[in-house]
Amino acid sequence: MKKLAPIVFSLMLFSSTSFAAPVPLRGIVEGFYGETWNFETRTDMMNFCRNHNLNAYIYAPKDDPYHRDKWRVPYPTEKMHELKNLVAIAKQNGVRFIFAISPGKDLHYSGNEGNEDFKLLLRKIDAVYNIGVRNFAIFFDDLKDKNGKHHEDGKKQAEFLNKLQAKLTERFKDVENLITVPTEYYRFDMLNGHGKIKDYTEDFSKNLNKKIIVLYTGNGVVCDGITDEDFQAANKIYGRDLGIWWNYPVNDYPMNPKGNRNAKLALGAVEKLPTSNVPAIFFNPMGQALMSKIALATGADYANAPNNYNAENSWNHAIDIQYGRVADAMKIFASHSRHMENSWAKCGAEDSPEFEAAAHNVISSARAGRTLLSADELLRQIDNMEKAADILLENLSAPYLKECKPQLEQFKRIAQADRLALQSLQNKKLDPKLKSLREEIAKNEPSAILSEKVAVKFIDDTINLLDVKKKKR
Ligand code: LOG
Repeated sequence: MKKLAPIVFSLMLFSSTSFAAPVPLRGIVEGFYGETWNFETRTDMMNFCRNHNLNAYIYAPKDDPYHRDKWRVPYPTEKMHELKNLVAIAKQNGVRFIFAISPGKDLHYSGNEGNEDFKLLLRKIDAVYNIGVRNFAIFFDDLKDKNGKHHEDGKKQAEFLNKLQAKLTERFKDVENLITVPTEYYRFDMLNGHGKIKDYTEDFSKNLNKKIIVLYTGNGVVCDGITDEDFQAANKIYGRDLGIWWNYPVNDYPMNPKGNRNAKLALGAVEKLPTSNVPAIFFNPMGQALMSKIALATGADYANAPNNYNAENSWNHAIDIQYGRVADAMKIFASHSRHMENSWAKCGAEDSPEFEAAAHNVISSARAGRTLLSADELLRQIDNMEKAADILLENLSAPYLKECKPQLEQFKRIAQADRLALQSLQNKKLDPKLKSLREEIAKNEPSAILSEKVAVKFIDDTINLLDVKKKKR
């Protein structure tokens, strides 16, 4: 009886709810708009995937002309050579290289033109097969016109993919199942105003071969998590378990109407993802590859054990590993640059809740005309922010600074303005320098934005409260 105990114990461990199977297909989708990653970056990412037990990389750079706009045109020789090397490097690292084509803009589905396009697509796939690729994806995302309408036929798309799947299975014994992204790729776009499934999605999901993996992005394009209930609801629409294309840390969309893409760095953890039965997950990174690694490392932790994932722990661990002796400074900077929100997107933990809490106390006590609450705490944080910016500006290596210098400099400006704002509140008088500091920050905002609703808001709240001229108006 005694001898059985260890076996029983390990069985219990094995079957307990804390046991979490990895997501079978897990990795990165280079699927963002803007300058594509170069060969060195991609090589480095393959290595990163191996180190973090990610097993797949989707090649789908929106701004590679041969991926989308000129999908019919074969890659030039030197591009092909580069791809070949990359495919080999992926293989060495145990990473599936998934080659994606986005032909939707002008693909013909039927008639002579349809046959011709099918042939051209096969020619493109053949060429890539010959350099070692065994995984393929066809993407139909972002085909809406200016009015937000698309004109895709779900049945035709599905039949096209089925035909391709059949052809690939027939020709190559060693090619894995196709992956796709539909034109209606987020749940709220799959339904009409009354919660009924739209025709396109109905036709696409019903007709599509069950072997083909469908990726979707959640309730929205860039959204605040996918609960298990959300996930089941989407699976129900599709009659299969969907894979996830997760749009964090991607930052290829502006944070405000005047902003540029890539202006805010998404330096948080991935969070609020389903806890089980996800067949595939791909994280869409930022153009800033090195800066993407914090979120990607947490994404790998999630994908390797969805059930045990703790975003906070994973985030701290990722930064400790990646930033060593400047990890504490990086944590301060990153905590102010993780929430991605504009009129249509929302993802990532709020920027610095610690700052938000202290600033809230300071502002509300100032408004009430009382002694400032939490002023010491806020000052301590402001000191640390400025120190962190200096430490990182001095110690990060050139490739890192290339990706985050504008944001670090902006962080320093914000900390300095926050200090002046706090002093102004303590003196109950607006320091005239504060407004010009704020203007300097605004001038840089199109290309460097962080903590806009927290540390920047504190400056604005202070100016609004103390600006006598404003009050009179
Ligand atoms: C694109 C993607 C882009 C992302 C964030 C998907 C499936 N497609 O709106 O290329 O990086 O949003 O801007 C997208 O997400 N469409």
